[in-house]
Order: sequence, then C-alpha cells, then structure tokens
Amino acid sequence: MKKNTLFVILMQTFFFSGFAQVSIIPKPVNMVMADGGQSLTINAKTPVTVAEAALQSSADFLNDYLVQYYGFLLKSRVEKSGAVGVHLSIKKDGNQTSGSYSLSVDKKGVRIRGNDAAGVFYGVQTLIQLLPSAKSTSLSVPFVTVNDAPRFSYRGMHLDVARHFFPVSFVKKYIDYLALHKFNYFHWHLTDDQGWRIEIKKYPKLTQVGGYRNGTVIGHFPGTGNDNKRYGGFYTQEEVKEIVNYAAKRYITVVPEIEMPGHASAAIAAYPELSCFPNESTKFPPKTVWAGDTTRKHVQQTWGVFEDVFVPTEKTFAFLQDVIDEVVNLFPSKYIHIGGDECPKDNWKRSEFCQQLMKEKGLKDEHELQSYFIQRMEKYINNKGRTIIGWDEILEGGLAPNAMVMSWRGEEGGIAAAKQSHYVIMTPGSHVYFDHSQVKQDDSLTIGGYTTVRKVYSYEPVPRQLSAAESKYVMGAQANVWSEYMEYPSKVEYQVFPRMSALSEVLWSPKQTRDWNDFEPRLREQLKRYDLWKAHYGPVVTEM
Ligand code: TNX
Repeated sequence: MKKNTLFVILMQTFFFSGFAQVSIIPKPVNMVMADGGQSLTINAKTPVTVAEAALQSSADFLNDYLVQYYGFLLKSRVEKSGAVGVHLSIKKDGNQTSGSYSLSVDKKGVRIRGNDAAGVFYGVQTLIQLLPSAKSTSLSVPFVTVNDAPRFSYRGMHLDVARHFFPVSFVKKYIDYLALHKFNYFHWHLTDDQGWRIEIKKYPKLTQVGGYRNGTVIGHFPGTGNDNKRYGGFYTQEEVKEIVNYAAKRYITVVPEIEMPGHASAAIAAYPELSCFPNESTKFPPKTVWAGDTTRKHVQQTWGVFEDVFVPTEKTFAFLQDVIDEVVNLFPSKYIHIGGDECPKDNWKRSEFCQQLMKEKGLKDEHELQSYFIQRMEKYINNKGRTIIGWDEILEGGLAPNAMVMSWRGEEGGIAAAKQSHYVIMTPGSHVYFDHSQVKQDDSLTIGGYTTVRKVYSYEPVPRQLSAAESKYVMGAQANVWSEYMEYPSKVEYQVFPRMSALSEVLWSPKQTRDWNDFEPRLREQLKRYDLWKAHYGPVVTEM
C-alpha cells in the first residue's frame, strides 16, 4: 500500500470516528452517511426557507431550538442567490404513511421533504439530532441521506397533572420533549381523586373546590403525608387552548382525560350531589382542614382508589355532558378519554337508586351498570363526532360499540379488544409505567415496581397472540406517568428520561432493526442532549 493511500484511509477513519457520534433516536428506517466524512456548516448566516406557509412552524421550531440551546438563529430568507441553506418542502407520495420524510445534507445544503407537514417536522427533529451536542454558534452537520417513516400511528406519552399540578411552562416543555422524540399524542390526565385541573365555566366549583386539597405530598396511607398546606391549581380555558395550540404546532394531538365513573372524588367534593350518598362524609377525611372548608366531601390527599364514585342519575349525566361540551370545544382531538379504570362498585351496591336502575334496565350486575354508564357517554361523545378511549376495565360488562381501549393491566385487555375489532393502545404496567423505579434501589419514593430502560426498549406492542388481521387494531403504545410521587417537574424528568427515548424507538423504528447493542451507544450520546436541555434524567440501567 502506498503511503498516501494509507494516509487517506487514516484520515477517513479519523473523520468517521468524529461522526460515529451521530445518534438519531428513534433510529431512522434508512440512513446513509456520505463517504469521506464531509460536513456542512450552519451558522447565523445560513437561511432557512419553506416551500409553503404551512411549514413555517417547523422552521420556527428549528430556530427556537437553535436560539435556546446554541444562541443563534437562521435567516428567514435567502439574501444571496445560490446560498447554501436549509429548505423545507412537501413532496407527496401516495404510498407513504403520514409522517414519512427524506432528508439530505450535502454541499448544496439541507433539504427536508415530507410526505406531509408532519413528515417535514420529523425531518427537522432528525436534523436537530445531527447537530453537535456542545454549544457553538457554528455547527457542522455531516453529509447524510435519510429516508424515514413511523411504524405506529399512535406514539403517546401521558402526564398525570391531578396528583401533582404542573405549571403551563412545564407542560409546554414536556410537549417539546415529546416533539423531539417524534411522539404524536399527549394524553393529558386532567381529573382524579386528588384534583380537578381544568376550568369548566358552567361548574366553577370544580376548580375552586376540586382544584385544591389539604396537603402537598400524596400520602401512602390515610392521614399521612399531610403538611396542612392548601395545595393545588388548575388550567384556565385560555391556558388549555394555548397548550393545545402549542402542541398542534409540533404535530402533537392532546387527548384530554376526564375520569368517570371512578376517580371522581374531586368532582364530588365540589358537587356532592354527583355521588350515591351526598350526605356521607369522605371515608378518610384529612386530619386537619383549612379554615372555611366545611364540606363533608374532600378532595383526596392520599394515593389509592376511593369508593365515592359518580352516581348514574340523569343529573350526573347532564353534568358530565355539559363538561364534555366544554371539553370538545377546547380539544380538537378525535379522541376523548373518559377513564373507566378502578371504579369500586361498593356504593352502587348499597344504593337503592342504582339497584332500581339495574332492574329497570335489565342489568345483571354492577359491571353491566358501568358498561351502561360508559355506553351512554360514548353515544353522547360519538354524536359530537368524537371517539372515546377508556382504560381496559371498560371491557367488563360489555365494550361500548366504538370505544378504543388502553390496555394497562397487562396486555390481555388489549388482546381481547383487538379480537373484538376495537382499536387498541398498549400501555402495560409491565413495560411502560414510568412511575416505576428504573433503578433497583431508588433514592426517592416511587410506585409500582422496577422497569429499566432496557426493559422498555425490549417492549413489543403487537402481542404474539394476535393474527396479522387482528394486529392492525394495535395503533401503538404509550407510557404513563402517574405523578403521586412526582412533586416537581424535575422528578417527572428524572422518571421519564432515559426511558422515553427508548420508547420512542419502539414506536417509530422498524421492529427488525431494534437492537439494544446498537441503541445503547446512541443513548449514551443522547444523555449529552439531555444535558444541553438541562433536563434531569435517570441512569442507563442495562439489566432487563
Ligand atoms: C393505577 S393505571 C391507576 C392510576 C394510578 C396508578 C399508580 C390506571 C389506569 N390507574 O390511577 O395513578 O395505578 O398508582
């Protein structure tokens, strides 16, 4: 071998190793790095242009990111003809799925072509990940060609803002984290026993009373964790609109959840007539209550499941329908989540009204009464042109005809629903509960179990038990982030990272390319990005 040939090879290896750092998560379907390790430089003189107005929000996202993390932004127009820049356009290809895109970086610049506007946005996310993770005002982007498309159409992350309330600024930040990982659904858990967090104009007490509880920390047992502080908060309808709009610009649909018939203590504290026994006190009242709190019913301050649930009277249905009216006006989402989980039937069993109603309607048990409840609400919501989602308990007593199921108690509910030709979102506690600890011995309080990032990465949303035809009903999966023990945004970040990065690849990338050994080094690079974002994150635990 000639001396200079060796030199060229060495130089290439050197450059390559520079770019061996490239870490795109979720892994694109196809990515080819150019030979020779060339790169393009992006700085404040580089223009970003869009072929159509609808793509401006994607260009804005890129610029916001550059300003926030690197301290410069791209020019919005080409000042010199032929200038090398970033160009965003749509090139429709009938055969491609929504969200697919191609990206190329070469000496002529960066070109991102989406099959639709969402695809362009995802291309921008990939470009962002091609940028170095160290702050600089001149960034080199390796020459590369990417062709990419999502595997699942529902790629979701959930956030429980009822157990602990998070400010609008954090909800937006959370949505940004989703966007950076190409998630497209944000499931916003807005109501629960420990707080009602969405303003409903017709029922102001929902937030005035139901939005606050006695005690910041959620106790593990009745009477524990009570710091005697009035704790709470809620989102005004203006704030909700702002968040929905913010998410839409990131191609994220916000799915609101209004819990029924269980997990209703906060609503019942506000309007006791919605319960079976309005005059009975909350079973485990707070030990002390703030001055002026004279109600018998209390917003809960501990973890768990509570007996006081909605009574299925006409009055309750009218109330819930009014709530839904306001909710559908705020959320353009096709899907409205109505909960359905963990509804104790004790009060329905004790209630003369409920027993009479069951007789009248020919319902043989309380599960059928729950099914009657959900089906009535489904009909109302379907008439508004929306589809309901419910937790897998809605299978009990008979599935509402058009309901979509979120399978959380394992995969069984999802399997059963898919076999009944109902759409399903997989969210099993075994793999995607981010309230679980991700280290064996956690240094802070967590709930539910031990789920490492590696275990999340190993999750396969389509169960083996389903035939090819039945598998089509699995729209995707979602991680749930229950916040009983997440008092601050930093704890939420610590719980979701790095597991959320692993889940994004499960949901986006082809099944056959999933490989932990390929993922782990990319994930280690991703940690530098978390640092750039100043996000908290848990350790990379390689144990299953
Ligand atoms: C069960 S998962 C719940 C939540 C809790 C979670 C952890 C599901 C549908 N219901 O209400 O937050 O356990 O305690």
